[in-house]
Parts: sequence; structure tokens; C-alpha cells
Amino acid sequence: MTRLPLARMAEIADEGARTGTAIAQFTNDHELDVPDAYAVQALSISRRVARGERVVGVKMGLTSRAKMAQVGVDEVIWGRLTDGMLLADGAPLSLGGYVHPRVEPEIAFLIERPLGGRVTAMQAMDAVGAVAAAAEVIDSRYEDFKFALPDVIADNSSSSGIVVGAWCDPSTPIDNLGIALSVDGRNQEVGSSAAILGDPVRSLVEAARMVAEAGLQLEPGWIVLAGGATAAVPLVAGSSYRVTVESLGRVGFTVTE
Ligand code: 0L1
Ligand code: MG
Repeated sequence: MTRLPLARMAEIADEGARTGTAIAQFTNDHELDVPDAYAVQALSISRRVARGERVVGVKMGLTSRAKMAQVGVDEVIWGRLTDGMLLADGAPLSLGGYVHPRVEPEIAFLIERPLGGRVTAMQAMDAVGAVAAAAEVIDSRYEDFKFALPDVIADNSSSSGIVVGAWCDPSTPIDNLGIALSVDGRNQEVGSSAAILGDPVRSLVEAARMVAEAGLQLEPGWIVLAGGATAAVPLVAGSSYRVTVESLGRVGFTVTE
């Protein structure tokens, strides 16, 4: 095992994401623990910001049993979202620029008041201005989709694309909503928002706690993705993907090539 400067790891992770090129798993050859992995993530996002992107929120990852089992990691993680990741609802999505993209159904929160630190579910919801159905396109940049916990954190928790549906009243109950992810009109994954830590609001509580550990808070106007409610599905050229969340509506896209 060798030590690689964190800034060099950030450059490698950022270049993999920017060019859609697979990278080697850091932990195969280099020492990397979880705190350093979050430092790599922050440095890698700084590179995006230096190129003109803006941080628009955070995503929570591995917040359901299905997701943890799918990737063999059993800890909740988070990543940063930038405006460069925002995709319009219904817009075509090109596979160029991705390594091995997948999509998963999510619930999104729109933050209205600053939120950070240890908060209750009620305090967390008081900071929310709206909720929405969302689809997250995740794209681990690691070869063969293989990674350990520090690797995936350094790779910004596989953040790649976000499609958010129409914003709904934050008083809409979201603790146990039926969720479906369909491909070309056929349901491929079905589940409940309860799969997200028992209630997506718990994911928002975790987001407030975890970003505070990094010296941040959830800012007004930010989007928080609560985490996949089902396993993620690989994107295939020519197929259409749609997320339907009971009470919140639908969101989707078609993969062009
Ligand atoms: O749940 C998540 O959004 C985290 C994704 C990280 C692992 C993966 O790439 O599947
Ligand atoms: Mg996700």
C-alpha cells in the first residue's frame, strides 16, 4: 500500500467523472480511510466549482437494504450535487460521458431554511419547503463497478444525474408511499418510501448531521435526495425510464444512445 496525495486522488476521481472514463479502485493500491475519502470528495467538487459549477444540494446514499445489498456496503453515505448534474424531466439522456450508469427512484426535499447538526424529524421537516418525486442517475467510475466504502465516498457517492419532478406541498405524508421504477412502460422495481431508513425524513436528519460533521449546513434552495428506495437499474440505449411516487407524481427520461 502506498500513500497518494488526496489532491491527486481528487484529480483522478474528477477526471473519471468529467470524461466518463473508468478508474482503478483507490483502496486496491493506496491507503484511504473514510475521513480522507470525504476530503477527496470535497477536493474533487472544488474542481467542478472552479470550472463554473455550483453546489445545489446533497444526496444521501445506501439508505435502503436493497441498495446496501446491491453494492456490498452497509453504511449510509453522502455526496455533493452540482447544477451540472441537473437533468430536465422528460429530456433525452445520452450515454456518452457515463461509465456504467444506473437509475434509482428517490424522494427529493427542497430546503427552505438552513438546517444542520443533530435535529429531530420535526425540526428537519420545518426546514423543508417542498417535496418531490425524483430519479437519480448514479455512475460509479470504478472499473467493473467494484469499490469499498472509502472508494465510493471519494467518487462523490456515484453522483451523476438528478431529475426532479414537480415540487409538492411539504405536508404531504411521505413515510410510506408506493414507488415504481418502470422501463419502457413495465415496472422493473417496486417498493415503498419506507425502504429509505424507515421514513425518508430520517435520511434528511442524517444529511443534516453528516454535513455538519464536514462544517456545512443544508442551505436554503438546496435539494436533498433521500436515497434510492429500490435497487438501481442499468441504463440501456433506446429505453425509457420512469419513476412514479404515489401522491408526488412522475419523473423520467429516455436514453438516446
Ligand atoms: O445510493 C446511492 O445513491 C449511492 C450509490 C453508491 C453506490 C452505487 O454506485 O451504486
Ligand atoms: Mg441515490
